[in-house]
Amino acid sequence: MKTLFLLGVISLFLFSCDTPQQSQPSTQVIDEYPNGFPYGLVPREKPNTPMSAAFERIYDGTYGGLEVQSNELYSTFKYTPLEGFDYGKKNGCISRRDPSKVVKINGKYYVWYTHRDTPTPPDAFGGNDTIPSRDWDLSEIWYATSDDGFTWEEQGVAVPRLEKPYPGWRSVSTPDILVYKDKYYLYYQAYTEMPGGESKNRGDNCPVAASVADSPDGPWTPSNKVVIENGPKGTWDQFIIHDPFPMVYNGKIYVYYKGEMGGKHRVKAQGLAIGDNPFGPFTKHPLNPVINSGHETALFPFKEGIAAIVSRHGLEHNTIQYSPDGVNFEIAAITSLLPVAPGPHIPDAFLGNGNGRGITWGLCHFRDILKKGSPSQSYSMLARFDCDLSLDLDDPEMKKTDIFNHPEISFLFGLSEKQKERIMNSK
Ligand code: AAL
Repeated sequence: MKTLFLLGVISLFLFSCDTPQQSQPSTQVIDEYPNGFPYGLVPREKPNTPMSAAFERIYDGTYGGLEVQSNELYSTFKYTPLEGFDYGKKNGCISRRDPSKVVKINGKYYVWYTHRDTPTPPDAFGGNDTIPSRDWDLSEIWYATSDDGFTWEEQGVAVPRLEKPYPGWRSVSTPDILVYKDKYYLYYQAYTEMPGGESKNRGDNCPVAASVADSPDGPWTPSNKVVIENGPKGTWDQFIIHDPFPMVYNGKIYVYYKGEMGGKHRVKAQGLAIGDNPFGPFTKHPLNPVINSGHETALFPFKEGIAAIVSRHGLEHNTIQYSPDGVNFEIAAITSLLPVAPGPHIPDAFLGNGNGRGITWGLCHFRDILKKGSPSQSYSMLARFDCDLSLDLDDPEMKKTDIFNHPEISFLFGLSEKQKERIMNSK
């Protein structure tokens, strides 16, 4: 009886579903590859076939295709030492680091960078008026020019330390350049206290100031004020605004920067400040932070959006990311051996034409040259990186993924004494 009743309900249901659908076209999805994912002609468009999450995201994400070779935002990086910079006795007293973007002006390449020339190497615990606490303490902003990007001619100071009490009296470091309405603007970290000094518990406290000039050779006039303020108390960038990186996008000045959140493990992230005037005011984007990883900022216009080189720290380090709107970034490629503190040559950084072409080279730095076990003993040197993150270059050598380093490099980064002890004790 029960069975009969159930059959009746089912047939009623089928009947009522069938009738109106008979006139509709069939919406059934046809599996294009019922025998399995194809071998030869790999589909470029998302196929109609059940796929794993890994393959779903190939087609739905920002990788731009199935193979890494055709991903315009995938590249390896090749490094070349530079000619023209003197590091003295190479004992940690002279350092050059954190290069700006490289810009071409009147046929010459220009770069600005942190320059330190102190009587001693940095001392993390003994910094004072003459002894730097960090590699970028007691520094000035210098610049150099080049005809080919390999051999450079150092031109000297662009922005010296400012007078007390203006931001930057303790140190000015980590510059970047904006060319805007026929003027040149340098943005930099402007310290009013020793990096890691009074702010030992919260890191490397500083805001951003700027200087302006009519020519890339100066003279530079400082803003004498903070142009990108730290965030309000309790917000992620309350102490640190590092690595200001200005570009022109959507008719505005977009300055990306690194901030740092506290907690057991500090989380570095990147934010965006937007303004109409190079000396401010700048408005922080309401969705900040817009990049959840990385260290030094390095971005470039790409197609209608902005791409970012995200290196060194965080869940998404060693990636190249892309946002169609300069705000919502997704991973576009995963790579390795990324440049530290890259200052790319971006011919269209200030055009804001919605047709970004990408980058093929720039300067970066190598740090901890002395490797005495403490970063405070270190100095840094500038170097050149080359890559193919450009829509206008197709260099298959830059698209390889299988990179083998000399075994000594891997052994150099082997187990620590503490780890060896743990392993031996666990036997
Ligand atoms: C860099 C940058 C900032 C930091 C320090 C100097 O590579 O992120 O500039 O403050 O390290």
